[in-house]
Amino acid sequence: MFIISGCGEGEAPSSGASESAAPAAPVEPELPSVEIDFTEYEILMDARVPAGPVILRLANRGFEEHNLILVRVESDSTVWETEGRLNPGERRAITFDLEAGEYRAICDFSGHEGRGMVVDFLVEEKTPSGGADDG
Ligand SMILES: [Cu+2]
Repeated sequence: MFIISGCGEGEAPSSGASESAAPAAPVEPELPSVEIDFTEYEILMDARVPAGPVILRLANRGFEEHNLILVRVESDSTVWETEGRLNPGERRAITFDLEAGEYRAICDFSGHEGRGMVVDFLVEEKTPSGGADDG
């Protein structure tokens, strides 16, 4: 049995000229967003995330429920977890202030962690734009 979602969140149709001279700069500085997708049985996200306030965009693209626990690796402490589980197809956007360090993202629902739903990622301090990487 299938559940057809009626929400029309699709790509905008590309009509008209797509080659503009320069992309319009956003008026307000937007927070960087990190997309975190859940499937069976993987957590898909970037391995590097900027420190500071970010928007975590969670999307359950699987057919089972999933949750998310963020663990700080250095201290082995849970810094955040979802309230309840995400239903299949559910999306959530959470603003979160991340300190630099090593983190682990885990879905611990129903043994999913053991099936592969665990991923490490690095939260890095923002570097000034154009800054050289002097060791
Ligand atoms: Cu899961």
